[in-house]
Amino acid sequence: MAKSALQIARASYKPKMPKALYGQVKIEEGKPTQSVADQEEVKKLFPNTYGMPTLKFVESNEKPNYPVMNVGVILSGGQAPGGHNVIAGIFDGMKNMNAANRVYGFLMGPGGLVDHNYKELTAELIDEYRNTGGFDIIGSGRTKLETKEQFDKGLEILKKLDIKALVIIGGDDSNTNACVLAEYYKSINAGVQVIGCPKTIDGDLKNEMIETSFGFDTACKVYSEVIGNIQRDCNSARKYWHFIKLMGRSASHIALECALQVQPNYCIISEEVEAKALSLDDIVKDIANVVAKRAEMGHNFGTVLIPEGLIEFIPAMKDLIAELNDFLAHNQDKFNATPKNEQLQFVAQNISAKNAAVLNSLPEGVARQLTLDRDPHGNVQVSLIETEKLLAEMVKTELTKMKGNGKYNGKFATMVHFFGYEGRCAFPSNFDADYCYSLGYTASALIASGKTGYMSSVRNTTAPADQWIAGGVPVTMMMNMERRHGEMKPVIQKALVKLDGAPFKFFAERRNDWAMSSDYVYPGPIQFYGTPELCDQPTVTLKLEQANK
Ligand code: FBP
Repeated sequence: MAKSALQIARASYKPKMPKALYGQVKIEEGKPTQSVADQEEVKKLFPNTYGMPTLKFVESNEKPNYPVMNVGVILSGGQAPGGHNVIAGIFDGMKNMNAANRVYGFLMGPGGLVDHNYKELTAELIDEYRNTGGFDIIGSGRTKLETKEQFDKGLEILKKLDIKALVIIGGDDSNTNACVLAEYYKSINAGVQVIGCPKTIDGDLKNEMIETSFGFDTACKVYSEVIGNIQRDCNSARKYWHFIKLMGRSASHIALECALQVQPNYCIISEEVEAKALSLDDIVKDIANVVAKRAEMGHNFGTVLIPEGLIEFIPAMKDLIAELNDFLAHNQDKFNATPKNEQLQFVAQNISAKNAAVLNSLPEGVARQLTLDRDPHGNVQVSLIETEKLLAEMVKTELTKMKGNGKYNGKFATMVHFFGYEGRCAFPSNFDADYCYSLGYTASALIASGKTGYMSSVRNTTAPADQWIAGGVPVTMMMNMERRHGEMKPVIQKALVKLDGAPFKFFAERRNDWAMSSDYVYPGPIQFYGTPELCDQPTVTLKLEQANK
Protein backbone atom coordinates (compact mmCIF):
# COMPACT_ATOMS: atom_id res chain seq x y z
CA MET A 1 0.00 0.00 0.00
CA ALA A 2 1.47 3.39 -1.02
CA LYS A 3 1.88 5.70 1.99
CA SER A 4 2.32 9.43 2.49
CA ALA A 5 5.09 10.77 4.74
CA LEU A 6 2.45 11.75 7.31
CA GLN A 7 0.93 8.27 7.22
CA ILE A 8 4.35 6.79 7.97
CA ALA A 9 5.01 9.27 10.77
CA ARG A 10 1.57 8.81 12.34
CA ALA A 11 1.92 5.01 12.39
CA SER A 12 4.42 5.32 15.22
CA TYR A 13 2.48 7.90 17.27
CA LYS A 14 1.82 6.54 20.76
CA PRO A 15 -1.58 7.77 21.93
CA LYS A 16 -1.66 9.25 25.42
CA MET A 17 -3.97 7.64 28.01
CA PRO A 18 -5.29 8.25 31.55
CA LYS A 19 -2.47 7.43 33.98
CA ALA A 20 -4.44 4.63 35.65
CA LEU A 21 -4.69 2.62 32.42
CA TYR A 22 -0.91 2.15 32.04
CA GLY A 23 -0.81 -0.46 34.83
CA GLN A 24 -3.22 -2.76 36.67
CA VAL A 25 -6.60 -1.29 37.51
CA LYS A 26 -9.37 -1.85 39.99
CA ILE A 27 -12.89 -0.51 39.98
CA GLU A 28 -14.28 2.19 42.20
CA GLU A 29 -18.07 2.07 42.14
CA GLY A 30 -20.19 5.21 42.24
CA LYS A 31 -23.80 5.41 43.39
CA PRO A 32 -26.61 3.41 41.73
CA THR A 33 -28.01 5.36 38.79
CA GLN A 34 -31.42 6.38 37.43
CA SER A 35 -32.38 7.11 33.82
CA VAL A 36 -32.46 10.84 32.94
CA ALA A 37 -36.27 10.71 32.69
CA ASP A 38 -39.18 8.25 32.64
CA GLN A 39 -37.51 6.12 35.36
CA GLU A 40 -40.37 3.68 35.92
CA GLU A 41 -40.85 2.86 32.21
CA VAL A 42 -37.13 2.49 31.48
CA LYS A 43 -36.62 0.33 34.60
CA LYS A 44 -39.42 -1.99 33.52
CA LEU A 45 -37.87 -2.47 30.08
CA PHE A 46 -34.35 -3.12 31.41
CA PRO A 47 -34.80 -5.25 34.54
CA ASN A 48 -31.27 -6.70 34.26
CA THR A 49 -29.24 -3.63 33.37
CA TYR A 50 -31.10 -0.75 35.03
CA GLY A 51 -29.75 1.15 38.04
CA MET A 52 -26.16 -0.10 37.90
CA PRO A 53 -23.52 2.24 39.42
CA THR A 54 -21.13 4.45 37.48
CA LEU A 55 -17.58 3.05 37.46
CA LYS A 56 -14.11 4.54 37.69
CA PHE A 57 -10.82 2.70 37.08
CA VAL A 58 -8.05 3.46 39.55
CA GLU A 59 -4.51 2.14 39.85
CA SER A 60 -4.00 -1.18 41.62
CA ASN A 61 -1.04 -3.36 42.64
CA GLU A 62 -2.78 -6.69 42.13
CA LYS A 63 -2.27 -8.54 38.88
CA PRO A 64 -5.27 -10.78 38.38
CA ASN A 65 -5.05 -13.91 36.26
CA TYR A 66 -7.12 -13.07 33.22
CA PRO A 67 -8.67 -16.13 31.53
CA VAL A 68 -8.54 -16.30 27.71
CA MET A 69 -11.37 -14.31 26.16
CA ASN A 70 -12.43 -13.49 22.60
CA VAL A 71 -14.00 -10.16 21.78
CA GLY A 72 -16.05 -8.86 18.80
CA VAL A 73 -16.11 -5.28 17.51
CA ILE A 74 -18.67 -3.42 15.35
CA LEU A 75 -18.44 0.06 13.81
CA SER A 76 -21.92 1.50 13.37
CA GLY A 77 -23.22 4.53 11.44
CA GLY A 78 -21.35 7.46 9.93
CA GLN A 79 -17.57 7.56 9.87
CA ALA A 80 -15.75 9.57 12.55
CA PRO A 81 -12.00 10.20 12.87
CA GLY A 82 -10.42 7.93 15.47
CA GLY A 83 -12.49 4.77 15.00
CA HIS A 84 -9.39 2.75 14.16
CA ASN A 85 -7.78 3.87 17.42
CA VAL A 86 -10.77 2.67 19.44
CA ILE A 87 -10.21 -0.76 17.91
CA ALA A 88 -6.44 -0.53 18.50
CA GLY A 89 -7.13 0.36 22.15
CA ILE A 90 -9.46 -2.64 22.57
CA PHE A 91 -6.90 -4.90 20.86
CA ASP A 92 -3.94 -3.73 22.98
CA GLY A 93 -6.01 -3.83 26.16
CA MET A 94 -7.18 -7.40 25.50
CA LYS A 95 -3.71 -8.63 24.47
CA ASN A 96 -2.06 -7.04 27.52
CA MET A 97 -4.47 -8.99 29.72
CA ASN A 98 -3.81 -12.28 28.02
CA ALA A 99 -1.79 -12.71 24.81
CA ALA A 100 -4.07 -15.58 23.79
CA ASN A 101 -7.14 -13.28 23.61
CA ARG A 102 -8.51 -12.74 20.11
CA VAL A 103 -10.38 -9.82 18.59
CA TYR A 104 -12.83 -10.24 15.70
CA GLY A 105 -14.29 -7.43 13.63
CA PHE A 106 -17.79 -7.75 12.14
CA LEU A 107 -17.83 -6.32 8.63
CA MET A 108 -19.78 -3.31 7.29
CA GLY A 109 -21.62 -2.49 10.49
CA PRO A 110 -24.17 -4.35 12.62
CA GLY A 111 -25.26 -6.26 9.49
CA GLY A 112 -21.95 -8.17 9.72
CA LEU A 113 -23.02 -9.71 13.03
CA VAL A 114 -26.41 -10.81 11.67
CA ASP A 115 -25.01 -12.10 8.38
CA HIS A 116 -21.95 -13.69 10.00
CA ASN A 117 -19.42 -11.62 8.06
CA TYR A 118 -16.28 -11.12 10.11
CA LYS A 119 -12.51 -11.18 10.14
CA GLU A 120 -9.95 -11.73 12.85
CA LEU A 121 -7.97 -8.59 13.66
CA THR A 122 -4.30 -9.51 13.86
CA ALA A 123 -1.43 -7.44 15.24
CA GLU A 124 -0.17 -6.76 11.69
CA LEU A 125 -3.57 -5.51 10.57
CA ILE A 126 -4.02 -3.28 13.62
CA ASP A 127 -0.54 -1.77 13.09
CA GLU A 128 -1.54 -0.80 9.53
CA TYR A 129 -4.43 1.30 10.87
CA ARG A 130 -3.10 2.97 14.04
CA ASN A 131 -3.80 6.73 14.13
CA THR A 132 -5.42 6.74 10.70
CA GLY A 133 -8.80 8.18 9.74
CA GLY A 134 -11.69 6.23 8.27
CA PHE A 135 -13.47 3.06 9.30
CA ASP A 136 -12.07 0.92 6.51
CA ILE A 137 -10.41 -1.68 8.73
CA ILE A 138 -13.81 -3.42 8.99
CA GLY A 139 -16.21 -0.90 7.39
CA SER A 140 -19.40 0.47 8.88
CA GLY A 141 -23.11 0.36 8.11
CA ARG A 142 -26.49 1.63 9.24
CA THR A 143 -28.37 -1.66 9.76
CA LYS A 144 -30.52 -1.25 12.86
CA LEU A 145 -29.89 -4.06 15.36
CA GLU A 146 -33.26 -4.31 17.06
CA THR A 147 -35.16 -7.56 16.58
CA LYS A 148 -34.95 -10.77 18.60
CA GLU A 149 -34.27 -12.68 15.34
CA GLN A 150 -31.21 -10.49 14.68
CA PHE A 151 -30.01 -10.92 18.27
CA ASP A 152 -30.37 -14.72 18.07
CA LYS A 153 -28.70 -14.88 14.67
CA GLY A 154 -25.84 -12.78 16.09
CA LEU A 155 -25.55 -15.09 19.08
CA GLU A 156 -24.98 -18.08 16.77
CA ILE A 157 -21.77 -16.58 15.38
CA LEU A 158 -20.67 -15.23 18.77
CA LYS A 159 -20.96 -18.76 20.19
CA LYS A 160 -19.18 -20.26 17.20
CA LEU A 161 -16.22 -17.87 17.63
CA ASP A 162 -16.37 -18.22 21.41
CA ILE A 163 -16.82 -14.45 21.73
CA LYS A 164 -17.65 -13.41 25.29
CA ALA A 165 -17.98 -9.68 24.72
CA LEU A 166 -19.09 -7.39 21.92
CA VAL A 167 -18.12 -3.71 21.61
CA ILE A 168 -20.48 -1.54 19.56
CA ILE A 169 -18.92 1.75 18.47
CA GLY A 170 -21.73 4.07 17.43
CA GLY A 171 -23.97 7.08 18.02
CA ASP A 172 -27.07 7.46 20.19
CA ASP A 173 -29.27 5.07 18.20
CA SER A 174 -26.58 2.36 17.93
CA ASN A 175 -25.78 2.59 21.64
CA THR A 176 -29.48 2.40 22.48
CA ASN A 177 -29.62 -0.81 20.47
CA ALA A 178 -26.40 -2.03 22.15
CA CYS A 179 -28.14 -1.63 25.50
CA VAL A 180 -31.23 -3.52 24.33
CA LEU A 181 -28.88 -6.29 23.14
CA ALA A 182 -27.01 -6.30 26.49
CA GLU A 183 -30.32 -6.62 28.32
CA TYR A 184 -31.50 -9.44 26.06
CA TYR A 185 -28.27 -11.46 26.28
CA LYS A 186 -28.28 -11.06 30.05
CA SER A 187 -31.94 -12.08 30.30
CA ILE A 188 -31.26 -15.37 28.47
CA ASN A 189 -27.88 -15.94 30.17
CA ALA A 190 -26.18 -15.92 26.78
CA GLY A 191 -22.78 -15.33 28.37
CA VAL A 192 -22.03 -12.35 26.09
CA GLN A 193 -21.34 -8.90 27.49
CA VAL A 194 -22.12 -5.80 25.39
CA ILE A 195 -20.18 -2.53 25.76
CA GLY A 196 -20.76 0.73 23.84
CA CYS A 197 -18.39 3.50 22.72
CA PRO A 198 -19.57 7.08 21.99
CA LYS A 199 -18.99 7.95 18.32
CA THR A 200 -20.33 10.68 16.02
CA ILE A 201 -18.86 13.80 14.47
CA ASP A 202 -22.24 15.45 15.18
CA GLY A 203 -21.31 15.78 18.87
CA ASP A 204 -24.86 15.04 20.02
CA LEU A 205 -24.04 12.00 22.15
CA LYS A 206 -22.87 13.66 25.34
CA ASN A 207 -24.03 14.11 28.91
CA GLU A 208 -22.75 14.42 32.45
CA MET A 209 -20.55 11.31 32.08
CA ILE A 210 -19.73 11.43 28.35
CA GLU A 211 -18.01 14.77 27.75
CA THR A 212 -17.86 14.43 23.98
CA SER A 213 -18.32 11.89 21.22
CA PHE A 214 -15.19 11.01 19.30
CA GLY A 215 -14.59 12.50 15.86
CA PHE A 216 -16.23 15.84 16.70
CA ASP A 217 -12.86 17.38 17.54
CA THR A 218 -11.14 16.44 14.26
CA ALA A 219 -14.11 17.08 11.99
CA CYS A 220 -14.66 20.58 13.41
CA LYS A 221 -10.96 21.39 13.10
CA VAL A 222 -10.92 20.27 9.46
CA TYR A 223 -14.02 22.35 8.59
CA SER A 224 -12.71 25.35 10.54
CA GLU A 225 -9.41 25.21 8.67
CA VAL A 226 -11.23 25.36 5.32
CA ILE A 227 -13.70 28.05 6.44
CA GLY A 228 -10.73 30.08 7.70
CA ASN A 229 -9.09 29.73 4.29
CA ILE A 230 -12.30 30.88 2.63
CA GLN A 231 -12.43 33.88 4.98
CA ARG A 232 -8.89 34.81 4.00
CA ASP A 233 -10.02 34.58 0.38
CA CYS A 234 -12.94 36.87 1.30
CA ASN A 235 -10.55 39.45 2.68
CA SER A 236 -8.27 39.13 -0.34
CA ALA A 237 -10.73 39.00 -3.25
CA ARG A 238 -13.49 40.99 -1.47
CA LYS A 239 -16.17 39.79 -3.88
CA TYR A 240 -18.13 36.74 -2.67
CA TRP A 241 -20.56 35.83 0.03
CA HIS A 242 -19.93 32.18 0.92
CA PHE A 243 -22.90 30.09 2.09
CA ILE A 244 -21.40 27.09 3.88
CA LYS A 245 -23.48 24.15 5.05
CA LEU A 246 -21.90 21.98 7.75
CA MET A 247 -22.76 18.42 8.71
CA GLY A 248 -24.71 17.59 11.81
CA ARG A 249 -27.86 15.63 10.99
CA SER A 250 -29.85 17.14 13.81
CA ALA A 251 -27.90 19.19 16.36
CA SER A 252 -25.93 22.34 15.41
CA HIS A 253 -22.85 21.57 17.55
CA ILE A 254 -20.56 21.44 14.50
CA ALA A 255 -21.76 24.81 13.13
CA LEU A 256 -21.48 26.38 16.58
CA GLU A 257 -17.97 25.01 17.20
CA CYS A 258 -16.79 26.20 13.76
CA ALA A 259 -18.27 29.63 14.48
CA LEU A 260 -16.38 29.75 17.78
CA GLN A 261 -13.18 28.84 15.92
CA VAL A 262 -13.45 31.17 12.91
CA GLN A 263 -15.77 34.07 13.91
CA PRO A 264 -17.90 34.13 10.74
CA ASN A 265 -20.27 36.96 9.76
CA TYR A 266 -23.36 34.81 10.31
CA CYS A 267 -24.10 31.41 11.80
CA ILE A 268 -27.52 29.82 12.08
CA ILE A 269 -28.17 27.61 15.11
CA SER A 270 -31.15 25.34 14.43
CA GLU A 271 -32.06 24.99 18.10
CA GLU A 272 -32.47 28.78 18.35
CA VAL A 273 -34.57 28.83 15.17
CA GLU A 274 -36.92 26.31 16.74
CA ALA A 275 -37.04 28.02 20.14
CA LYS A 276 -37.90 31.37 18.54
CA ALA A 277 -40.26 29.69 16.01
CA LEU A 278 -38.47 31.49 13.15
CA SER A 279 -39.63 30.99 9.58
CA LEU A 280 -37.37 30.61 6.58
CA ASP A 281 -38.37 34.14 5.67
CA ASP A 282 -37.24 35.50 9.08
CA ILE A 283 -33.83 33.88 8.62
CA VAL A 284 -33.48 35.18 5.06
CA LYS A 285 -34.39 38.76 6.09
CA ASP A 286 -31.89 38.68 8.95
CA ILE A 287 -29.04 37.51 6.70
CA ALA A 288 -30.02 40.10 4.05
CA ASN A 289 -29.83 42.86 6.69
CA VAL A 290 -26.29 41.81 7.61
CA VAL A 291 -25.33 41.75 3.92
CA ALA A 292 -26.80 45.24 3.45
CA LYS A 293 -25.02 46.67 6.52
CA ARG A 294 -21.68 45.26 5.40
CA ALA A 295 -22.31 46.69 1.93
CA GLU A 296 -22.56 50.16 3.51
CA MET A 297 -18.91 49.73 4.58
CA GLY A 298 -18.03 48.57 1.07
CA HIS A 299 -17.69 44.99 2.28
CA ASN A 300 -19.57 42.94 -0.31
CA PHE A 301 -18.24 39.67 1.03
CA GLY A 302 -18.64 37.41 4.03
CA THR A 303 -19.42 33.96 5.41
CA VAL A 304 -22.68 32.34 6.48
CA LEU A 305 -22.58 29.01 8.33
CA ILE A 306 -25.64 26.77 8.01
CA PRO A 307 -26.22 23.62 10.07
CA GLU A 308 -27.21 20.63 7.97
CA GLY A 309 -30.31 19.83 10.04
CA LEU A 310 -31.80 23.35 9.83
CA ILE A 311 -34.79 22.43 7.68
CA GLU A 312 -36.22 20.11 10.33
CA PHE A 313 -36.04 22.82 13.03
CA ILE A 314 -38.08 25.43 11.16
CA PRO A 315 -41.54 24.81 12.67
CA ALA A 316 -43.47 25.02 9.35
CA MET A 317 -40.94 22.72 7.65
CA LYS A 318 -40.99 20.33 10.60
CA ASP A 319 -44.77 19.91 10.29
CA LEU A 320 -44.43 19.40 6.54
CA ILE A 321 -41.67 16.78 6.94
CA ALA A 322 -43.67 14.92 9.62
CA GLU A 323 -46.70 14.71 7.31
CA LEU A 324 -44.52 13.74 4.34
CA ASN A 325 -42.87 10.95 6.39
CA ASP A 326 -46.26 9.58 7.28
CA PHE A 327 -47.76 10.03 3.82
CA LEU A 328 -44.83 8.44 2.00
CA ALA A 329 -44.65 5.55 4.48
CA HIS A 330 -48.20 4.62 3.45
CA ASN A 331 -48.15 5.65 -0.23
CA GLN A 332 -44.63 4.93 -1.44
CA ASP A 333 -45.83 2.53 -4.16
CA LYS A 334 -48.37 4.99 -5.57
CA PHE A 335 -45.74 7.76 -5.39
CA ASN A 336 -43.19 5.62 -7.28
CA ALA A 337 -45.79 4.71 -9.91
CA THR A 338 -46.62 8.42 -10.56
CA PRO A 339 -44.68 9.99 -13.47
CA LYS A 340 -41.71 11.99 -12.11
CA ASN A 341 -43.01 15.38 -13.27
CA GLU A 342 -46.33 14.80 -11.47
CA GLN A 343 -45.01 13.43 -8.18
CA LEU A 344 -44.92 16.77 -6.34
CA GLN A 345 -48.44 17.58 -7.44
CA PHE A 346 -49.58 14.10 -6.33
CA VAL A 347 -48.14 14.71 -2.86
CA ALA A 348 -49.48 18.27 -2.59
CA GLN A 349 -53.00 17.13 -3.48
CA ASN A 350 -53.00 14.46 -0.79
CA ILE A 351 -51.56 16.27 2.24
CA SER A 352 -53.13 19.02 4.37
CA ALA A 353 -53.69 22.38 2.67
CA LYS A 354 -51.35 24.11 5.15
CA ASN A 355 -48.44 21.79 4.42
CA ALA A 356 -49.20 21.72 0.68
CA ALA A 357 -48.84 25.52 0.68
CA VAL A 358 -45.40 25.26 2.36
CA LEU A 359 -44.33 22.54 -0.11
CA ASN A 360 -45.47 24.63 -3.07
CA SER A 361 -43.61 27.70 -1.78
CA LEU A 362 -40.26 25.88 -1.98
CA PRO A 363 -38.00 25.87 -5.03
CA GLU A 364 -38.78 22.68 -6.96
CA GLY A 365 -35.36 21.12 -6.32
CA VAL A 366 -35.74 21.41 -2.53
CA ALA A 367 -39.37 20.20 -2.57
CA ARG A 368 -38.23 17.18 -4.56
CA GLN A 369 -35.39 16.48 -2.11
CA LEU A 370 -37.92 16.35 0.74
CA THR A 371 -39.71 13.47 -0.97
CA LEU A 372 -36.58 11.35 -1.45
CA ASP A 373 -36.08 7.97 0.26
CA ARG A 374 -35.63 7.98 4.04
CA ASP A 375 -32.63 6.38 5.82
CA PRO A 376 -33.10 3.09 7.77
CA HIS A 377 -34.04 5.09 10.89
CA GLY A 378 -36.87 6.81 8.94
CA ASN A 379 -35.05 10.17 8.79
CA VAL A 380 -35.08 12.59 5.88
CA GLN A 381 -31.57 12.47 4.45
CA VAL A 382 -30.79 16.08 5.30
CA SER A 383 -27.31 15.86 3.78
CA LEU A 384 -29.05 15.71 0.36
CA ILE A 385 -31.07 18.90 0.89
CA GLU A 386 -29.25 21.89 -0.56
CA THR A 387 -30.17 24.50 2.07
CA GLU A 388 -27.01 26.45 1.27
CA LYS A 389 -28.29 27.03 -2.30
CA LEU A 390 -31.83 27.68 -1.12
CA LEU A 391 -30.70 30.38 1.33
CA ALA A 392 -28.29 31.99 -1.12
CA GLU A 393 -31.08 32.26 -3.70
CA MET A 394 -33.65 33.54 -1.21
CA VAL A 395 -31.25 36.18 0.19
CA LYS A 396 -30.57 37.33 -3.37
CA THR A 397 -34.31 37.77 -4.01
CA GLU A 398 -34.68 39.69 -0.74
CA LEU A 399 -31.76 41.98 -1.58
CA THR A 400 -33.28 42.73 -4.98
CA LYS A 401 -36.45 43.83 -3.16
CA MET A 402 -34.38 45.93 -0.73
CA LYS A 403 -32.57 47.54 -3.64
CA GLY A 404 -35.95 48.55 -5.08
CA ASN A 405 -36.79 50.23 -1.72
CA GLY A 406 -33.43 51.97 -1.55
CA LYS A 407 -32.42 49.86 1.47
CA TYR A 408 -29.47 48.12 -0.18
CA ASN A 409 -26.83 49.30 -2.49
CA GLY A 410 -24.18 46.67 -2.99
CA LYS A 411 -23.04 43.74 -5.09
CA PHE A 412 -24.09 40.23 -4.16
CA ALA A 413 -22.24 37.31 -5.69
CA THR A 414 -22.37 33.95 -3.92
CA MET A 415 -20.44 30.71 -3.64
CA VAL A 416 -22.01 27.67 -1.97
CA HIS A 417 -20.22 24.87 -0.13
CA PHE A 418 -21.11 21.76 1.86
CA PHE A 419 -18.49 20.43 4.26
CA GLY A 420 -19.20 17.03 5.75
CA TYR A 421 -17.54 14.10 4.09
CA GLU A 422 -14.28 16.10 3.93
CA GLY A 423 -13.88 15.83 7.70
CA ARG A 424 -15.35 12.44 8.60
CA CYS A 425 -12.34 10.35 7.69
CA ALA A 426 -9.50 12.80 8.31
CA PHE A 427 -6.38 11.79 10.23
CA PRO A 428 -7.56 12.01 13.85
CA SER A 429 -6.24 15.04 15.74
CA ASN A 430 -4.02 14.21 18.72
CA PHE A 431 -7.08 14.75 20.90
CA ASP A 432 -9.16 12.19 18.99
CA ALA A 433 -6.23 9.78 18.59
CA ASP A 434 -5.68 9.85 22.38
CA TYR A 435 -9.35 9.94 23.33
CA CYS A 436 -10.30 7.07 21.03
CA TYR A 437 -7.42 4.85 22.08
CA SER A 438 -8.34 5.54 25.73
CA LEU A 439 -12.03 4.73 25.06
CA GLY A 440 -11.03 1.42 23.47
CA TYR A 441 -8.59 0.54 26.25
CA THR A 442 -11.27 1.41 28.84
CA ALA A 443 -13.75 -0.84 26.99
CA SER A 444 -11.30 -3.74 27.40
CA ALA A 445 -11.07 -2.99 31.14
CA LEU A 446 -14.89 -3.03 31.38
CA ILE A 447 -14.94 -6.36 29.58
CA ALA A 448 -12.30 -7.81 31.92
CA SER A 449 -14.42 -6.70 34.88
CA GLY A 450 -17.38 -8.67 33.54
CA LYS A 451 -19.53 -5.58 32.87
CA THR A 452 -22.38 -5.38 30.36
CA GLY A 453 -24.78 -2.59 29.36
CA TYR A 454 -22.05 0.01 30.00
CA MET A 455 -20.62 2.71 27.76
CA SER A 456 -16.90 3.36 27.92
CA SER A 457 -16.34 6.79 29.46
CA VAL A 458 -13.23 8.99 29.58
CA ARG A 459 -13.65 12.26 31.46
CA ASN A 460 -11.72 15.37 32.55
CA THR A 461 -10.70 15.70 28.90
CA THR A 462 -9.72 19.37 29.02
CA ALA A 463 -6.80 18.40 31.33
CA PRO A 464 -3.63 16.72 29.97
CA ALA A 465 -4.38 13.12 28.98
CA ASP A 466 -2.60 11.51 31.95
CA GLN A 467 -5.17 13.22 34.21
CA TRP A 468 -8.17 11.89 32.26
CA ILE A 469 -10.52 9.63 34.22
CA ALA A 470 -11.46 6.26 32.71
CA GLY A 471 -14.62 4.43 33.67
CA GLY A 472 -18.03 3.21 32.60
CA VAL A 473 -21.57 4.61 32.55
CA PRO A 474 -24.67 2.38 32.49
CA VAL A 475 -26.35 3.12 29.15
CA THR A 476 -29.79 3.05 30.82
CA MET A 477 -28.70 6.16 32.76
CA MET A 478 -28.80 8.18 29.52
CA MET A 479 -32.24 6.99 28.45
CA ASN A 480 -35.72 8.43 28.27
CA MET A 481 -38.91 7.44 26.44
CA GLU A 482 -39.54 9.00 23.02
CA ARG A 483 -42.11 8.50 20.28
CA ARG A 484 -40.49 6.73 17.31
CA HIS A 485 -42.53 5.50 14.33
CA GLY A 486 -45.72 5.97 16.31
CA GLU A 487 -44.53 3.98 19.36
CA MET A 488 -42.99 4.99 22.69
CA LYS A 489 -39.41 3.60 22.80
CA PRO A 490 -36.53 3.84 25.29
CA VAL A 491 -33.73 5.84 23.64
CA ILE A 492 -30.57 7.68 24.65
CA GLN A 493 -31.50 11.33 24.97
CA LYS A 494 -29.98 13.32 22.11
CA ALA A 495 -27.89 16.29 23.22
CA LEU A 496 -28.92 19.33 21.21
CA VAL A 497 -27.25 22.75 21.54
CA LYS A 498 -28.37 24.24 24.86
CA LEU A 499 -29.34 27.86 24.43
CA ASP A 500 -28.45 28.49 28.09
CA GLY A 501 -25.16 26.60 27.74
CA ALA A 502 -21.77 28.34 27.80
CA PRO A 503 -20.81 27.74 24.11
CA PHE A 504 -24.02 29.24 22.72
CA LYS A 505 -23.95 32.16 25.18
CA PHE A 506 -20.34 32.92 24.25
CA PHE A 507 -21.35 32.96 20.57
CA ALA A 508 -24.54 34.99 21.11
CA GLU A 509 -22.67 37.69 23.04
CA ARG A 510 -20.23 38.23 20.15
CA ARG A 511 -22.14 37.49 16.96
CA ASN A 512 -23.22 41.08 16.28
CA ASP A 513 -19.59 42.21 16.37
CA TRP A 514 -18.52 39.31 14.16
CA ALA A 515 -21.28 40.18 11.65
CA MET A 516 -19.66 43.54 10.91
CA SER A 517 -16.03 42.54 11.37
CA SER A 518 -13.65 41.24 8.70
CA ASP A 519 -11.00 40.52 11.29
CA TYR A 520 -11.60 36.78 10.96
CA VAL A 521 -9.75 34.00 12.75
CA TYR A 522 -7.78 31.59 10.55
CA PRO A 523 -7.25 28.34 12.52
CA GLY A 524 -5.02 26.68 9.89
CA PRO A 525 -4.50 22.91 9.57
CA ILE A 526 -4.51 20.43 12.43
CA GLN A 527 -1.03 20.19 13.95
CA PHE A 528 0.26 16.77 14.96
CA TYR A 529 3.80 17.62 16.06
CA GLY A 530 4.87 20.49 18.29
CA THR A 531 3.93 21.95 21.65
CA PRO A 532 0.75 20.82 23.46
CA GLU A 533 -0.65 24.37 22.99
CA LEU A 534 -0.52 23.79 19.27
CA CYS A 535 -1.33 20.08 19.03
CA ASP A 536 -3.40 18.92 21.99
CA GLN A 537 -6.10 21.58 22.40
CA PRO A 538 -9.68 20.29 22.72
CA THR A 539 -12.58 22.07 20.99
CA VAL A 540 -13.75 25.49 22.21
CA THR A 541 -17.13 23.87 22.98
CA LEU A 542 -15.52 21.36 25.34
CA LYS A 543 -13.40 24.01 27.05
CA LEU A 544 -16.36 26.34 27.61
CA GLU A 545 -18.61 23.52 28.81
CA GLN A 546 -16.06 22.11 31.23
CA ALA A 547 -14.98 25.54 32.52
CA ASN A 548 -18.55 26.14 33.62
CA LYS A 549 -19.01 22.88 35.53
P1 FBP B 1 -23.70 9.32 12.71
O1 FBP B 1 -24.74 10.04 13.51
O2 FBP B 1 -24.05 7.94 12.36
O3 FBP B 1 -22.36 9.42 13.38
O4 FBP B 1 -23.52 10.07 11.31
C1 FBP B 1 -23.35 11.43 11.24
C2 FBP B 1 -23.37 11.97 9.83
O5 FBP B 1 -22.06 12.22 9.38
C3 FBP B 1 -24.22 13.22 9.77
O6 FBP B 1 -23.46 14.35 10.12
C4 FBP B 1 -24.77 13.18 8.38
O7 FBP B 1 -26.03 13.78 8.29
C5 FBP B 1 -24.92 11.71 8.11
O8 FBP B 1 -23.99 11.06 8.91
C6 FBP B 1 -24.70 11.37 6.66
O9 FBP B 1 -24.98 10.03 6.47
P2 FBP B 1 -24.44 9.12 5.28
O10 FBP B 1 -23.08 8.67 5.67
O11 FBP B 1 -25.39 7.98 5.28
O12 FBP B 1 -24.42 9.95 4.06
